[in-house]
This record gives sequence, C-alpha cells and structure tokens, in this order.
Amino acid sequence: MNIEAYLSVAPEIAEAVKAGKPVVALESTILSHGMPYPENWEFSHRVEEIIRGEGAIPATTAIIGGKLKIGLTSSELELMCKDPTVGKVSRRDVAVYLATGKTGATTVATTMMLAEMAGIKIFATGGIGGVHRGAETTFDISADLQELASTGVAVVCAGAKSLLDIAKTLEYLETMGVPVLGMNTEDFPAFYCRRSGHKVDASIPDAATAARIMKTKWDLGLKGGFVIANPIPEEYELDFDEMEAVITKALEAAKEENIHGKDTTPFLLDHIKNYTKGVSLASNLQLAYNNARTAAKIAIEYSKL
Ligand code: PSU
Ligand code: MN
Repeated sequence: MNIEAYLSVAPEIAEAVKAGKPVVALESTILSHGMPYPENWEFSHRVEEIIRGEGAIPATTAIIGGKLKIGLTSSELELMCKDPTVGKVSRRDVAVYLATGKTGATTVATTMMLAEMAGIKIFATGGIGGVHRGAETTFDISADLQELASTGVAVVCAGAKSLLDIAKTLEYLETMGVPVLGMNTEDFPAFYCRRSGHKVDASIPDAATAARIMKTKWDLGLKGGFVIANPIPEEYELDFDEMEAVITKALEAAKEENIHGKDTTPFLLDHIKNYTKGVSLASNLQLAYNNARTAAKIAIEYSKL
C-alpha cells in the first residue's frame, strides 16, 4: 500500500488530526450534483463556517489533479460547484479518477473512504444513499451502504429521502451490522420530513452519548461506521404527502427516460428540486447546516474521550 502518494491533506487538518482535535469531513457530490450554482457555492462556504463556529475544523473532500484532497481551497470549492464536467465518484471510480487526473466529487461512500485514510471519524451530509424502490428488479443499492458496513466513520445525516425504499435500506444496514442512531428521535427521519414511520435502533439524547457509542464500537475493533440520523428542524420540515407526490413524479420521469446506475440519484434529486420550485432546496440547505452543527458537537465530544 502507498496511500501517502495520493493523499493531499490541508496542513491545518493534518495538524488537527495529529493533535486529536475535532474535525468534520464533508462530501462534494452534494455540491456538484445535489445543488444548483450559486446556492451550492454559498453553501460550501457557510457549512464550513458553521463547523468552525462550533469549534471544529471542516474538511471538504474531492479528487482533483490525481490527488485525494482533504480540505479544499476556495477556488477548489468553486471548481466543484461550477464545473459541469465534474464526475460523481463512488468507490469503484476512485482509482480511475486518480490515475487519469479527472476531477471527481465524493459521495458518502468515497468521503468515508477519504476520511478514514486521513484519520477523520465524523462526517456530515444531507442524506445517505440506500436501497432504491424497485431494487428487487433493478438491484440498485447504493455503494454507501456497503461502505457504512466496512469503513469506520460516523455519518450524520437527515436520514434518507423517501425516493429510496427506507424499510429495505434499514434492513440492509441491520444485516451489515451498521448501528442506526436517532438524535432525539425514535423514528428514522425521511430527509425533508422528521418521520419516516420506521424505527431507529437506538434513540440518543446528545452528542456526548453518540461519541461514547462510537468509541465503544471502535475500541472493540468492530469494523464499520454509523448512521447518526438527525431530523430536519421543525420549521423547515415539508409535508410528507406533498413530497411523496413529487417523488412519485420524479420516479416516473426516470423510468420514462430510462435512467440507470449512477445517474439515477442525481436525476431524481434534480427533478424533485424543479418540481418544488426551490422550496425543497431551502429545506435541503437547512437540514445540512443542522447536521454540520451536530457533527461538530459530536467531533468535539469524541475528541475529549
Ligand atoms: N441523497 C441526497 N442528496 C445527495 C445524495 C444522496 O439526498 O446529494 C448523493 C450523496 O453523495 C450520496 C449519493 O452518497 O448521492 C448516492 O448516490 P448513489 O445512489 O448513486 O449511490
Ligand atoms: Mn445506484
């Protein structure tokens, strides 16, 4: 193995990791394929400010110029937000993008990989990928789930969008031994909505408890990560039935246009955004900020253990 040849960690982050200070990883697919410009650009800066405001250090990840980047400069953030040729990189794409020098945005799966390589234990995002509706015929299961099973990083998210089959996603996580913790909730959140109707494994009251559970799992040498499900703040929650109608319409459009594989999730997200005229984007931004805040708090508690 020769990870060092590819890894490019910003000095501030490398020092923080070495000193055991709190660091929170962030993905770039949410920027390149999850939000429009310039809202994504504003978000990329604001989310880092929020993490700093809590007392932790942000580490946005990407693949640029043959390097696994941990911590992006302002112009690198702009590249991820603006350049339409930036690809979506999951586990299987990493070596291709590195060896050919292509610019790639990291998904939940690849952000977990890069975070682990850099020694970062906590990662904040919007929603995780999962088992798609109709997976029994399409086999479409996000590589994010397999990564959660094998890579030791806790992912703070607002659950999963109900464009996925949430029941099957939770079953998969159970099979793979991935703890699903609910932040002050018994109910697994459905991204725009605080409740999906499906239960989490354990409801936890605060960041300190999350940190203790993480330390315990990894002290035991158990491999894999965590889903830490953090419901969207009430004031930004959208109506479940209205979102269900929008999602159904997006799924029909994907079927009609014969969308498959890695294009499916970005296609659905884009259609949901267009159908809801930006209301969903405002909620998306707020839930991601909320997750960044919670992740920073957990990183701080974890650094004290
Ligand atoms: N779900 C969202 N927003 C996102 C994604 C998922 O609500 O931006 C992105 C994340 O980067 C996630 C990826 O890791 O899509 C999952 O894609 P796929 O289903 O192709 O594995
Ligand atoms: Mn897929």
